[in-house]
Amino acid sequence: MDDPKLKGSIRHDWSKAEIGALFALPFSDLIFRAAEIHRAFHDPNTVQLSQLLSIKTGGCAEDCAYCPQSAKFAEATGVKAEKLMDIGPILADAQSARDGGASRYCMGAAWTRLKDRDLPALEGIIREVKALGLETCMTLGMLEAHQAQRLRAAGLDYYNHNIDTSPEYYGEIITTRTFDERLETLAHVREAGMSVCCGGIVGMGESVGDRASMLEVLATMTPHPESVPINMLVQVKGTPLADAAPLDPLEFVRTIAVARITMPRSAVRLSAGRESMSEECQALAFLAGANSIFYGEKLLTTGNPEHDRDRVLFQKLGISPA
Ligand code: SAM
Ligand code: DTB
Ligand code: SF4
Repeated sequence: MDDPKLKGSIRHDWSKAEIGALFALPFSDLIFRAAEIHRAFHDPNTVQLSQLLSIKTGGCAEDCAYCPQSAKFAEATGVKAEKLMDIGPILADAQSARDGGASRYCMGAAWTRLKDRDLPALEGIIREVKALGLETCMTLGMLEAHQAQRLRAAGLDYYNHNIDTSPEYYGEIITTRTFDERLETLAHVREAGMSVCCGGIVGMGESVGDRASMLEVLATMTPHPESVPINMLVQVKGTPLADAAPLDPLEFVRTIAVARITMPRSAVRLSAGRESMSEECQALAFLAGANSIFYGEKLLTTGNPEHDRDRVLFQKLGISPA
């Protein structure tokens, strides 16, 4: 990174006011700054591909208002509680993710917290998925310190645990666990030596100040999360947020740009919500510094663009998988 203008751009002392001022920039100025940082720290024409599988679906005791997997909304969403999947079908899916071009395999479980009794099965899954040559990521809810260490020792590369929204807006979205409990799990992940995947969701009726505040929490972490998923709310019928007012796509792009400027080295993931996003919006998100996506036709319980559609988009944009 030779450009003297960009020296000192990795900072952990961002204030909400400074981040708010970035959000308030004229759109072109914001995107220009983000693209400048993106190019100084990354190849702007490559994108990292992560593929998801829900290894334990539904029946969750939490009440996250966006989530189709909460038991509280199960009657309305129709999502049934399932058991932890066997290793065989997980490995078959991981192999097809690898053959399709994904570099990381992310496994999600609809749990409040990991229970020790599930650790042996998860350790086996991590070892075997890694043996396929994939990076591994899991999101299993809250972790204790010893559990994070066991997952790391089995070879888990990333742990995903999102803060979801600003500390101020959090209580509007989740009442069954606190923002601080999330930070504790993230500290255990970091201490165990895993890479942190932590981001949030936009389009839940939050204000631009909330988006600034959410990014302030992430950008003042030391070090920054290696991976920052920015999800556009997927409005699932039967969840309390099914009828939320959709976020202006340009506000979504602004959020990506501010994440890129405040966390220059991190992978910023254009995450959930791509299925109903235009190619133009996705192109702007890449221009604004997104360099990672979820790939494959399913997220956890909802849809994602098919491989062929993404391949066409990559070709139009001259982007290659990392
Ligand atoms: N149960 C674990 C937890 O919440 O930590 C792991 C799985 S949970 C489904 C993983 C993340 O998916 C959530 O933190 C949230 O950010 C994201 N997510 C869930 N439902 C979503 C939706 N409808 N739209 C966008 N993102 C969503
Ligand atoms: C993340 O930030 N987004 C992913 C992953 N981490 C686990 C999940 C998106 C879920 C979208 C709703 C669904 O498919 O159930
Ligand atoms: Fe449960 Fe995670 Fe969904 Fe919240 S986001 S209801 S914790 S599966």
